[in-house]
Amino acid sequence: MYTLLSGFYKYLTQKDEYCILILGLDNAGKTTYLEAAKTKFTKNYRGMNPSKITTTVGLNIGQIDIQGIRMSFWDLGGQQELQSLWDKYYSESHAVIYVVDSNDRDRMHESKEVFDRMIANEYLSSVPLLVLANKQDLPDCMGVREIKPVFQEAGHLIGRRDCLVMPVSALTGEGVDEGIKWLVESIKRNSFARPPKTEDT
Ligand SMILES: Nc1nc2c(ncn2[C@@H]2O[C@H](COP(=O)(O)OP(=O)(O)OP(=O)(O)O)[C@@H](O)[C@H]2O)c(=O)[nH]1
Ligand SMILES: [Mg+2]
Repeated sequence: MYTLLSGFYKYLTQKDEYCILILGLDNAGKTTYLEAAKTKFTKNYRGMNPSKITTTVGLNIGQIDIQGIRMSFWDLGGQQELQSLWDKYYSESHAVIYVVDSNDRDRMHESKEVFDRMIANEYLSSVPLLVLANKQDLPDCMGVREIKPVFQEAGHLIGRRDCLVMPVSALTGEGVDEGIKWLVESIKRNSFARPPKTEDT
């Protein structure tokens, strides 16, 4: 009887879990974005003060439960020497958020090259891509109209994957909800190709 009841409880409480990688050059705003997303979607969660966030060395993990699923975010350090660690996580991921510093014109080309290298990896061949043109709160930043064509040049590499370039400010939270909601739809739509992990809560 106990087994039956605990099995039923498990069935009711288990959630499909999807893993989302947050990638991009160092200083793009990945960790700040993850804190903003956790703050928006987690009741009673008070995010870290953005000024206290330091560069990520290794891996920073966060979770959001939304629309009956669990999203686990893996925010990886973006410094050049850490980029070689990214591909260890590709085969287990269900989507990628690629964060771009829209205020850093000097490194836009570098960011695009790193993006191209990432999406050429076979283990990411079917996962949805959300490109975030971050730091839109800064007055002289590149707008999404300017950034979109840069990343769309890689159209042949993107292929049939869901891909969206979206403006955001991780600092003010503007655009964070829209991005997460788009991701939820995309990973659910893609769950035939990349089935979720089943997790107990
Ligand atoms: N103005 C502005 N600053 C931002 C925004 N997002 C992040 N920043 C700032 O950009 C700097 C880097 O942010 P992080 O979140 O640490 O960047 P990261 O991509 O995680 O960097 P690594 O961990 O080194 O890969 C910090 O000073 C943030 O406060 C934004 O939307 N607007
Ligand atoms: Mg970081």
